[in-house]
Amino acid sequence: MEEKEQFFLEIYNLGIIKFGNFTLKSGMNSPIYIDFRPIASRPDLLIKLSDLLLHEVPSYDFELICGVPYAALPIATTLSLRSKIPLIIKRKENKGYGTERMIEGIYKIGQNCLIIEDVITSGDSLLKTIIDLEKEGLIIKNIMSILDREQGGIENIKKIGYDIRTLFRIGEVFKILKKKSFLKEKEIHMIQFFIKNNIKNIQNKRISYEEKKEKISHPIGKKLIDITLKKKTNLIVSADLINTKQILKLVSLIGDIICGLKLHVDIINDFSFSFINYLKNISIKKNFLLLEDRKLCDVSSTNCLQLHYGIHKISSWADIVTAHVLAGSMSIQNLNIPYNMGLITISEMSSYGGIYDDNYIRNVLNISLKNPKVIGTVAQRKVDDRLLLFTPGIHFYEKKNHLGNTYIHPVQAFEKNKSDFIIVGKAIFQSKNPKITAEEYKNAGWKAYENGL
Ligand code: 5BU
Repeated sequence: MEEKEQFFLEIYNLGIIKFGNFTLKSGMNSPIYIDFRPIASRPDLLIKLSDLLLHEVPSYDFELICGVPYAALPIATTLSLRSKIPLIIKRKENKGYGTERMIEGIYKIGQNCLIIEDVITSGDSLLKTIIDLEKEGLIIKNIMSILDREQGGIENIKKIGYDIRTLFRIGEVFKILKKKSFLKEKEIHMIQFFIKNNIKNIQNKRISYEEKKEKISHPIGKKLIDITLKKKTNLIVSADLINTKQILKLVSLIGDIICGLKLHVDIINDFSFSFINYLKNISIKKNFLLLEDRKLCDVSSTNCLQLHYGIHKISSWADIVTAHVLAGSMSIQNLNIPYNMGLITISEMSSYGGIYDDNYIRNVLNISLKNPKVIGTVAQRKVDDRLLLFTPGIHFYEKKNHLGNTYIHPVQAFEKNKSDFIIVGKAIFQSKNPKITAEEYKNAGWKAYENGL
């Protein structure tokens, strides 16, 4: 223990733990951020770390070593040099040209590979590495992480049958730092708060709509939650239909069942303001919101024109509009959005092979949290509790279609991602009986929400 403790204090002095307000790769907020990258510049510490790891997993137990990209790469490399066991490299993304291999290096099917992860949070990036290595026919018998944030990652990986160990756990590290008086009073509180919150997260509880309403400041976000609670529905139907008659017919069937109706107004052949006024009146009478899935994606001045002008004059009727923030935080500022209209950003789409990465998603979430007009986001993962989470790509039976759309079951959206709203299109409007099908999605969504509480 002495040796491990001594080692941890040395790496702590490199500034591997930072205190503040951070958005993690998973989209979650955290008062602490742990980054092992500075060790890469200290060969002496890399060697010590490798020796500690080899003490935990003896080298006769594996034939290859692979680090979860990128932070664990220098650690895995040093381990390879110390143990003389070959390294293989897992790519984070397919380069899209050349060999298109996800794993680089020399290996054979059936070889036993040790995986090294630096910090384990949910275990999601580790799982991607496991899947890619197994696809190549490699066997994963041992996984080592350097630090477990004690947020359920180790348990998640063990649950699916892998042997994973960690050198340090955040609670244990906290005790070492406290004992040595390395922490300021404020930092002690931050870590204690973090550990307490983790316990809640590991129990895998979601926050209720009532609690969420306290955290959301925008009136439209609050209104959507009120509707949801009153009608006991978190179902938004996407009416991707090309004429107004079809849309109005659908709405007459499902108006009582939904909390929101999503449109792509630019696909409607016979769009008119009499249609939109009629729809708006129904939405008031039946108590649901109108979402325009415009996906604004330009610079602020053009977004502003697209929102207020042209034949659709979106800002004159939509309660909520979607936007990409590829052009940066300024692109959704100064849009002269009416006070009772909210924005939903798009962090991560439901399609297969999207080209956004964790860093992009983290940036969108940060931009969203800082903009008071944003009520929530679209993502395929759990996000900060101060944002409403919208999940399209919902289907009871379909998983993937030939056009690149992927689908999950409402239970997965609520239980795994802690979504707040499901968005369902074709599964409802193309069904034989849209009313009954909408009821089924409504009930499934509500039950999945309640089960997660
Ligand atoms: P579907 O028929 O359930 O696949 O319709 C989904 C709708 O949600 C459709 O209007 C899409 O444009 C929209 N959508 C999506 O499918 N995935 C996303 O990530 C986003 C929007 Br953002």
